[in-house]
Amino acid sequence: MSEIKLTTEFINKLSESEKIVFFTGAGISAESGIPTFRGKDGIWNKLKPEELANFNAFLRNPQMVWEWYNHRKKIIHESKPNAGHIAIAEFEKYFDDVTVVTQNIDNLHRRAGSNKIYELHGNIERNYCINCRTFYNEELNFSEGVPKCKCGGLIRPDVVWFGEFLPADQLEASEKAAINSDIFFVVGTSAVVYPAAGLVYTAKRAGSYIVEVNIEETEVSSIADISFFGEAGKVLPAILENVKKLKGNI
Ligand code: BJW
Ligand code: ZN
Repeated sequence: MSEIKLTTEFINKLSESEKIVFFTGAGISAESGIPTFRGKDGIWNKLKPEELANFNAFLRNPQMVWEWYNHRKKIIHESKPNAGHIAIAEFEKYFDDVTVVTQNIDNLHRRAGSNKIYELHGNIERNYCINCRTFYNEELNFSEGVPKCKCGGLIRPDVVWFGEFLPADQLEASEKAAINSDIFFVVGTSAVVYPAAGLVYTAKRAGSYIVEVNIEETEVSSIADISFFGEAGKVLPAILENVKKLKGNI
């Protein structure tokens, strides 16, 4: 897709901007083999989110919820960053300030080499006790059922479920980055889950230039200044190629 067509307005934005935010969702990791939640290949076409991604479901059936996370963890461990993650990391060569705000728990932005990453929905590599909040980030032992803390409490993954607050420091830093951004890329997210999706409107209100990259239209397409409907692993490297032409190959 290196023949991607950029508008003059977007080219001008790219050449005069310094602060770039990439707000990403499950779609950026789809080409790494990690299923999305919604959409045609979404895992939640079969499994209802409310039956899995909430605390009451975990209390009712911790075994089932852990099976789901262990299954996803295995897929994540077998996957690697794709051309989309790698292009985002490479943007740091051409812009002073590049921030990744991700809803994903899969660590692929870090593994691709991005340096400033805010994780809004936690991280699958961390776990904590629901009683005393002691962290257990090592490999957990499931041989005697759902792992328990030394205090007897159940251990859960450190991810954000429905009805739970997002980590305040990550959300506040993301809001600041959105407000200060010159260009705000919205990549591979259906933008239906709040408060994360609200960042797109925050950035828009603050005057940032909204660039959407998705395989289909979403809730925020109507407020995007420009939309690229294609796979993130093709569109982002193509945009980066244009940046290289503008700023010179480094
Ligand atoms: C490609 C592609 C390719 C495919 N290239 N693109 C305001 C209004 C209504 C409701 C609420 C509201 N505020 C809060 C709520 C409630 C709720 C919510 O938003 N509900 C809505 C669904 C209606 N929000 C919450 O509960 C949040 N907490 C909260 O609000 O706390 C305050 C509070 C406290 C106490 C009481 C009440 C309120 C927490 C939300 C937590 C979300 N957690 C999950 C699970 C995380 C852990 C895990 O991974 O297991 O986060 S749910 C799931 O959705 C996950 C994702 O991060 C999140 C977003 O999904 P995402 O990333 O957008 O993925 P998809 O699958 O939806 O979309 C993929 C996209 O990629 C698609 O568009 C494809 O087209 C595209 N794509 N391939 C480019 N190759
Ligand atoms: Zn404990």
